[in-house]
Amino acid sequence: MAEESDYKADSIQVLEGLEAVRKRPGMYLGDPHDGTALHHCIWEVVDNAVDEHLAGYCDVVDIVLNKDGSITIEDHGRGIPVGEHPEYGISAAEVIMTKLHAGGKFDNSSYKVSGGLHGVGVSAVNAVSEWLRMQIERDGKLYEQTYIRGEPQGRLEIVGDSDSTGTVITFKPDLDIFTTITEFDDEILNTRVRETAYLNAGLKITISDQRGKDTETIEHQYDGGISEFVKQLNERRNPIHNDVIHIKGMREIEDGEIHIDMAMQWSDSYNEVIQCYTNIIRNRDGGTHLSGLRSALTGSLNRYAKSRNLLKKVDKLSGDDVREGIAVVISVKHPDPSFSSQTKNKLVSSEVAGIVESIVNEKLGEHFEENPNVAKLVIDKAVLASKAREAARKARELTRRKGVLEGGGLPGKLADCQSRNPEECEIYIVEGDSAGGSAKTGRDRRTQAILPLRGKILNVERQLKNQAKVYQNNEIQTMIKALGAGVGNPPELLEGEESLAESETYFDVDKLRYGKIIIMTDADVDGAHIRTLILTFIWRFMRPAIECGNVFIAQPPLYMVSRGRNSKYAYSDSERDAIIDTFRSEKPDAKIGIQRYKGLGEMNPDQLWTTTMDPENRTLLKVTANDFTDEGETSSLFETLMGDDVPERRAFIEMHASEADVDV
Ligand code: 0RA
Repeated sequence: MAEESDYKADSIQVLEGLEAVRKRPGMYLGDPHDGTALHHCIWEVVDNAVDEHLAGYCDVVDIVLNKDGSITIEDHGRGIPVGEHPEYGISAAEVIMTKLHAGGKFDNSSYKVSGGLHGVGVSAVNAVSEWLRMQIERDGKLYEQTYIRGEPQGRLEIVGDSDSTGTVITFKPDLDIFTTITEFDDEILNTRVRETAYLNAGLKITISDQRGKDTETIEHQYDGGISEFVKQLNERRNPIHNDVIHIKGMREIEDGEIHIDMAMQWSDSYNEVIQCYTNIIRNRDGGTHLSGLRSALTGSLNRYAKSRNLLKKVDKLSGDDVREGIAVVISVKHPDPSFSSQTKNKLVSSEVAGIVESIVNEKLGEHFEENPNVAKLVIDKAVLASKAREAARKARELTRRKGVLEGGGLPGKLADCQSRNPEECEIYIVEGDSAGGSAKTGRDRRTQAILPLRGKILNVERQLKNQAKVYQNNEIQTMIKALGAGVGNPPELLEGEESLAESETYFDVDKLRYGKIIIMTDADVDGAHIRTLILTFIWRFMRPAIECGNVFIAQPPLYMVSRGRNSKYAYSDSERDAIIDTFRSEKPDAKIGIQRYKGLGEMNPDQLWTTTMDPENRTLLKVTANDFTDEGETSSLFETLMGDDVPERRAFIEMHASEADVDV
């Protein structure tokens, strides 16, 4: 009797644990409405399988999206332990499935991904599943147990024999908990699975989507690991040396070993992409591995260049110079890492910086000794970058002295607003004089300024080498003057790196005369192109404005649908159709007129105000750099849009011209 009531007591406690997850899923798994928590459930299970791989037991993970909305994750690891748990008197597997944070207590393997981002374990997945089935192959037997909303439906039972090992978990997300987004998104799935496969060389992960008519299976397996990852990052760029430089190293610390795995390749692009990971978890804000890597790159390249007399007239290469065009993936395995926050976006374990620095110094030095031609290409590129930076500085200085950037008054084309309080001021950068005219008449002149640009502005992406041209361009000078905050992205300095020269001036977001910079172009392919040109300029020369959220895209309507004197604006084709349907259902016989707005100029000032400029009614899209893409992807998007690959660019612009969203 005593035993039975103990078991009950335990299981009540267990349920209370899981009930907490059901009550506040957001605390454990992320937002249950926008898809975050839904997908997190998959990673929680997959990460356990990856741990089995890291422990040396699992080479294949299969993910199946089932027709009924459930998902199956099968691995060929050791199988979840099935023995009775001495404390709880139930199987270890049931403890793992019903106790929060239980997973780690069963295993002492050094690097664990699982319990990753939020550290909750598979029990949290169980808690938010309408049902979950666990099948375990272990010790020659096949075991099975089923749960409903986290509650075991009987104990773990032997249901057959088996001559292999592994775990199969199938769960159906509980739609009482997940709302709005309730279906797994194959792009999210594939992106994350691809990344996991790159970081675990050799591990095969498949995704089969059985939801549609035909099953689609995608296989991710990369024997080259992160070297292949770097090749993919450089897919749209031109590498300046063929082979990816792959560096591995290990250092012992008190409680185990720290392993560094790193791959890098320079291309002729102007951007750097550095993706950092600790125990397979992405650290978006970098951390000590990143700073170790940066110091080593600057140090190694300068040392090598000096010793071979490759610096020519350049005094010293800066961090920005040596990193221009580099793509790096750095993956650290650490037995007990520390992060700056629960989201693990930044690694703070201080010993890692020195370890990465010394490994990179040693191995990159060796690589350069053995491949002097590669070293020369990389250093020549950095020397060029340094000279270009100096030339840009001089061009900026010259323009500044001529009073183009500061002082010298406001540009004649600008119709300024009355208010001088940047917080309430907005500037509309408008394509063409006729649209500019409507905007000037229609605006709220107290807070809204209008700057019409004539035609296409200079494509700065092609002028990064010769920036004097950028500063000579009329439309660009006009924009710089109107915004009043200077120009030039400030260089990124490492802790301890020299600060800016006194005379240097850069774009300063705090000096912006307008809190909102709103780009308003026609809703067609040309308009999309001009918008991209303006955005490219801002990204390359005034980036903090985007990073601080000051840049917006206006959304003019595409159609006016009218029935008699009743008219409505539509911002997309589907919205137009919906309005037509409503009109028809109200009055089946009435004549419906559809006007397609080809350009802003076709709207009278009143219409432009109501549909696009009135703060009470308009929709603005905020341009963001970091929210949904990282810097690498952002820059490569600009390379696609503004670089020299014309057919690809055209396809891209056409594809995106009709989208309401702006992917910057
Ligand atoms: C606890 C301990 C061990 C493995 C696992 C859990 C495990 C969990 C999951 C979840 C999905 N697949 C899994 N595979 C394994 C270590 C097992 C041992 O020491 O034998």
